[in-house]
Amino acid sequence: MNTPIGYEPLTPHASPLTATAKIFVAGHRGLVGSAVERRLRAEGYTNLVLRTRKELDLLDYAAVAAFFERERPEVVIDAAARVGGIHANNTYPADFIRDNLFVQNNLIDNAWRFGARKLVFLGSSCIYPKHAPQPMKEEHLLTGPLEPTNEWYAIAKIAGIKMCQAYRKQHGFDAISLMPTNLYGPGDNFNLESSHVLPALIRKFHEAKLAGASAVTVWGTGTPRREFLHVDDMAAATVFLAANYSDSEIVNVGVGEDVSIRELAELVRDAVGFTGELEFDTTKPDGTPRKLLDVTRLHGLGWKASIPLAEGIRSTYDWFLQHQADFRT
Ligand code: GFB
Repeated sequence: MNTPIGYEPLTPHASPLTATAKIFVAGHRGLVGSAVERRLRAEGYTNLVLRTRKELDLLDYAAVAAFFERERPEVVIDAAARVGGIHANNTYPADFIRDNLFVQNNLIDNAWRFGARKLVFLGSSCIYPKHAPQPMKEEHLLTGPLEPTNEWYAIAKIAGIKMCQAYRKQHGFDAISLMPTNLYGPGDNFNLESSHVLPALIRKFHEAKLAGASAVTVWGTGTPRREFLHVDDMAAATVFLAANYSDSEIVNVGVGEDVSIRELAELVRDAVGFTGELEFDTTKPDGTPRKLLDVTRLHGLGWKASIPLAEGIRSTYDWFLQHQADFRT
């Protein structure tokens, strides 16, 4: 497990995140939640409370309340969300706004109501205005119109940030909000309709290589720029900030560097070993032109990402090769 630069184990009295604290990771089967669970276990946290969707429906307020009343977790990490790439966000706006609002409201309200001492809410870099100055600073939140392909998801996430800030202001509840950039890694969604760009490209190049195809189609113009953070880095940052950060201000979590979609496609092509061409389908949306986070605050808090993109793509491709039988959709 990689260790983030500047990581220091906490003194037990400084944070509710002690070695024996009861920690509920909501969404532990997802990309981020599963990485957070791995990270917590690797750091020696043993008292984890986990529930599958079948065991606890996070959309159901009464069920969530009953769960919190019974279990009373001391620390809650909210990694449960309806997420998807540009096509899914654009196609199912009602599902994205509804499910995310319900789940986060149920978790934040019940965590406070039943005495949790810390909650970590995970947002997204799409909360910032479409034409925010780059790199995007935390103070750019709510300074301009959102990117239309994902404004529904973004509005839900902004509401989550405001819930955390309001509960801290009115009730003194220690809820913090972290804004990850585009994430990828083991456990990602490789469904071509609903996935984000990085796993989609891994799958497309892999299948083109097997089929001996001459070209792979990349959506959009290839000119938008995105920043990619490996989910193991995200999990490390989440645990670090859960232990070391307590403030209403949001914190960007990224690497501070971006690539164009064309450059990303070339990196994935090389990692997979496809030798054909790239074609661009400009009937598909580009989305926001650039989405690079300013990570000055994060670095000032003592944490830096450590997994280089090319290495992260290679290890994610290895994971895909080992698990592809599980997601033949
Ligand atoms: O990762 P992605 O779906 O989401 O797309 P966003 C990023 C860029 O990659 C867009 C292009 O310009 C896509 O057109 N792209 C190229 C592709 N080929 C593909 C492909 O095969 N599949 C996909 N999916 N894209 C998401 C938001 O925005 O970012 C979410 O929809 C979330 O709300 C997430 O915030 C972090 O980066 O545009």
